[in-house]
Amino acid sequence: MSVTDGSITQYLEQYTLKVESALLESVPSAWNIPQTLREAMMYSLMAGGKRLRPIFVLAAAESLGGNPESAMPVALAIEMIHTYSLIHDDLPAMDNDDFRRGKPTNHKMYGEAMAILAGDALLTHAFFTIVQASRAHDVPAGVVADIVEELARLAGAPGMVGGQAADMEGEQGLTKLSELEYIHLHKTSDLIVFSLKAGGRIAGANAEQLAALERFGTCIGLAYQIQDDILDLIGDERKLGKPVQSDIKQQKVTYPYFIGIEASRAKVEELTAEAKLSITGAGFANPERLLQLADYLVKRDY
Ligand code: GRG
Repeated sequence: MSVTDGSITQYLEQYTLKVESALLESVPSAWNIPQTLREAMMYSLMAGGKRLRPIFVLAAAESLGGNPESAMPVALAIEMIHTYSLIHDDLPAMDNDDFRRGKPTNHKMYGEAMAILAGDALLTHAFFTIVQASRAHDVPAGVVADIVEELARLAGAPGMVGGQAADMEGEQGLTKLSELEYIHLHKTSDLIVFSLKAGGRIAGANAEQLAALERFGTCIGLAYQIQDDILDLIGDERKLGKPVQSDIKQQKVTYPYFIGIEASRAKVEELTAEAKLSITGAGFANPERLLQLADYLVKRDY
């Protein structure tokens, strides 16, 4: 199922379709699940989104000459984890958001208790999906164990959940750029690093290639988040009808707050270059799509 031809936009569109049709089938219809819970899980799982993390899994497998089909279960699993994190992040106890991706949030549709359960169910179903479906694709048991171990770490307390906890505590006031970087690296980079390394592991990556994918993911995740901070700031200033203040430190405690908007832009460029360099020369069979993805994410304006 490799998508070898076409622009990066076509590549993203085609893989998005493949991921979405597999996600639709990802919770067995034969399972006896309370109807509202099933609906709440599927509501957020199928609510759009860029499907970046699953595409990173598939692209990493391809970059090493592997068959992305075998990596699809892990691609679905990481989207389930990402979706659970968004459902919980939107809850009144956390960000208290009414809308996500232009639609009412899960708890606005199904109530808080059911939204918590839908998140819990997606988190646990991710592990089921990796183990069960990888078996069907003959992924070696040792590789599956390494993937499960890494997912538990990078999505858990030393990873995304830790990043979220630091973010919540930081609402009282971040004083150092290193504190903000900790949040970005764990809330954003860790799931991207997982996605790339898991795709790589399925395609038989060696230690040097796994380290290269880890570096690529760390840099891309941070660049993506800084870009998000920049777009957020530009959006806010446009909404207020103000010209973008490139030299003044901004009020919201984001990357531009600490180093200004121009230095933030330069940091995004620097991280992207470092990401691309890390996978050049590590013996990747087809690194082109990963290189294109790196550029695409920096140039985005949404
Ligand atoms: C509740 C344990 C727990 C974690 C929540 C994901 C998250 C952690 C919070 C959401 C807020 C946020 C800005 C997180 C940083 C990660 C990030 C960039 C999320 C958005 O990912 P995209 O842009 O979203 O891939 P789509 O909608 O395209 O899937």
